[in-house]
Order: sequence, then C-alpha cells, then structure tokens
Amino acid sequence: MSAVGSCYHVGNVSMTFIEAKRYCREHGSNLIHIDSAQENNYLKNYALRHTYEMLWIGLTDLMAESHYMWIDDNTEAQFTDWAQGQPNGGYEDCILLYNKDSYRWHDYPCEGRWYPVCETIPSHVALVG
Ligand SMILES: [Ca+2]
Ligand SMILES: [Ca+2]
Repeated sequence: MSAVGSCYHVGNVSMTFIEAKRYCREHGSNLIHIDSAQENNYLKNYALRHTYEMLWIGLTDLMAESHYMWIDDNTEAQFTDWAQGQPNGGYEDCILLYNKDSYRWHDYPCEGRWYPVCETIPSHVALVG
C-alpha cells in the first residue's frame, strides 16, 4: 500500500515492539511515523479492510516518560489519535492501533506481540543504477 508519498508494509508475523523495530530496519524502513490525520486515516482504513488485530506504530515514551517520540527521527508527536482514556501510562510504553477502539491509539506493554507497520519514505531510499 502507499499514500502521502510513502510506501507501507505490514508484517505478517506478530512480535514485540523491539522486534518490530528491528523487523522494519531489516526491510530498509522504520516503524511508521504518522505525520497527519490523512496518513492515520489511511492506515486505519487499511487495518479495517484487512481486519487486523493490533498494529505497532513507531511511537514510544521509553526514552522519557510521558514524552511520546517517533523512533525514526526522535521528534515528539504533534498529531495524535489517542483513544478515550489513553495513554494511561505506567509500564505501557509502546503505541499501537487498537482494533477494538476503531484503531485509535493505545499505549501498551512493549512485550505484547502484535503486527508491525513499516514505512519507507522514497526520498530516504538511495536509488541504485
Ligand atoms: Ca509518515
Ligand atoms: Ca494503555
């Protein structure tokens, strides 16, 4: 799938957040950085169509409690789509799209095993040949 200039890839194996981060790196990408409502809606619609369970995105407050940072560029999230009552913090440091909340965002324990959404930004890809 592709939108707003990026290409996306959803892993078909469930894994922890750290494994998901590594999985995307191995595929020349990063866990998705959701910049806008447009990109968020695109992913939510995709998840609905494919009836995914929960999907890891590249957002976490592992580095600084209550500061939600995108792992691709270490910037704090501007656009967010938290579900009601989220984030509720504690040891829930990794963010996912929560299927039972119409894929709005929840913080969740990083050891949960869910599916990674990887994003490749074409301008960051070195063209060969
Ligand atoms: Ca993006
Ligand atoms: Ca939570």
